[in-house]
Amino acid sequence: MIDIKNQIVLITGASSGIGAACAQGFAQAGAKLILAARRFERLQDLAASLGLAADRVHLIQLDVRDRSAVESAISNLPTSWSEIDILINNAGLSRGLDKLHQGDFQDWEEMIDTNIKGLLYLTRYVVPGMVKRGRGHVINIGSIAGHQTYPGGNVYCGTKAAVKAISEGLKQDLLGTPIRVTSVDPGMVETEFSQVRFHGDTNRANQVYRGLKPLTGEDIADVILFCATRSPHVNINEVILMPVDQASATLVNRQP
Ligand code: NDP
Ligand code: 8X3
Repeated sequence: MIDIKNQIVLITGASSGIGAACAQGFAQAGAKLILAARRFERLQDLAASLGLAADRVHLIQLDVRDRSAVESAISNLPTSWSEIDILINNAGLSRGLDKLHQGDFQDWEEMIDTNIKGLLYLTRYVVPGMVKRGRGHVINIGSIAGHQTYPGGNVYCGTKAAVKAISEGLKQDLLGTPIRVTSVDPGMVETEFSQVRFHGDTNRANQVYRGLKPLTGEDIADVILFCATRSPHVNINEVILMPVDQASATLVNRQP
């Protein structure tokens, strides 16, 4: 088992949900955190709520869709923060559940630019340093949506299928190095995900989790922490997890 105390962990999308839960889990394990998201105040509140001293956390306001901003954020990290040990590519979102032939172009661009291109940018700018230092772990947050397509899921499912392929490709390309690559692929997790998917329609978002017990961000962070702390020769390639009340993307057990 690896002790991740004092390891530097970069978490994208740390202002909410799974990313915020990862921040809490990795902080408790003694890691040093680089937290990135667009909502900077949320990051400040999170760092304060975790009681992290200034030398334990570094905050970055970052839109992962902006390639030059990603490059600048990584290349301008203070020296004491520049040797990233673990990259958690978590920033992501779904927009809408429209049929493909009625889909909204802006929703498509946002999902593709964030879930695929943003993840690629972070990976491209962080992994060369890992290779040079001979240590590192990339953990991508995929989804069961990358394994199963459901009605209206079309483009979101396509982005997560891309994450699955990118994780597999990165693992292959890093063969011969000690760098590890993991994809953690959850089913239903109650976060701000559905609020974002339905553009702030709270009633519709709440219906997603009605009558069942979904996963929490903490459940996912727990699995991510497990993957990160295995012995250095162990690579957990892929983890699919869902609530006991879920059997597939479309099959759930709801109490009336
Ligand atoms: P949340 O909406 O709670 O969190 C999403 C996070 O992503 C926020 O911190 C948000 O921060 C960040 N984010 C979104 N767009 C950008 C951007 N352009 N640049 C930087 N950060 C961005 O949802 P979850 O925690 O549920 O989602 C986290 C990941 O988990 C996503 O990749 C999602 O696809 C995946 N997932 C979620 C599941 C679920 O059921 N909830 C199931 C399977 C996978 P900000 O807005 O401040 O930038
Ligand atoms: C989030 C899970 O089933 O809503 O990736 O697509 S699902």
